[in-house]
Formats: sequence, structure tokens, C-alpha cells
Amino acid sequence: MAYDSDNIFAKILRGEIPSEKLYEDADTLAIMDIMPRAEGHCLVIPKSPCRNMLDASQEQLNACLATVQRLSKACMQAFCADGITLQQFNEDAGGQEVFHLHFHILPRHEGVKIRP
Ligand code: DGP
Repeated sequence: MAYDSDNIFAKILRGEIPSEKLYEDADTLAIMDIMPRAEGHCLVIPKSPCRNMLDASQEQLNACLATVQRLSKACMQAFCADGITLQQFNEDAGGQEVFHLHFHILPRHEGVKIRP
């Protein structure tokens, strides 16, 4: 499927709508999720256009995962988390709602359930 630059994360990257930024480097941006399912729920997105994992380049995946690891470690400390759940959805049938590649980072605490 083709990339549509009208998606929300593309608008955030262009500065057209606001976001709560946590981290940024040349290739990636990390922001808080607007509908958090856990305290500290955040998202990592590549700056370059990419619909989802199925059309991502190796470089885009490497850059995102480096930021995912960095933010996951920061979340462990900042939220005194016991663990981290990563989520990543691809296409409608895979649960994707925003069609710009993103990774969910969900800080977790022992015994605390989250919405799937
Ligand atoms: P999904 O594509 O299923 O991984 O879900 C998209 C996620 O993006 C969902 O957790 C809510 C979040 N989201 C949707 N709109 C916005 C927005 O305008 N700003 C931010 N920060 N997050 C958003």
C-alpha cells in the first residue's frame, strides 16, 4: 500500500499539529501517545516516510529500534517500571490506525493489566 502523507504523524513531523516530544535525533522522533494505555505510553516514529514495518527499509528499522531501546531504558527509570511491552501494528487487519510506522513503548508494573 502507498504512503499517504496526510496521516497524523506526518503532520506532527511537519509541525502542523502539536505533540509532547520526548526525544529526537536525525532519523527518529519519540512522542507521548495521546491515548495512553499505561503511564508513560510513548511512540517512536521514523522521520522519513514509511507506512509500516512491511515497507520499512533496514535503515529505518535500525534507527527506530535504537531509539526504542533508548526510550525503553529511560522509561524503566522514569516510571520505576518492572518491564516494558512493545507493540507494533501493520495494516487495518493488523490493528494499525495511523499509517506511518510507529512502535508503542508501554512501561509495565507487576500485576497491572493494560488494554490490548
Ligand atoms: P495504532 O496505529 O493502532 O498503533 O494506533 C495509533 C496510536 O496513535 C494510538 O495509540 C493513539 C495514537 N495517536 C493518535 N492520534 C494521535 C495524535 O494526534 N498525537 C499523538 N501523540 N498520538 C496519537
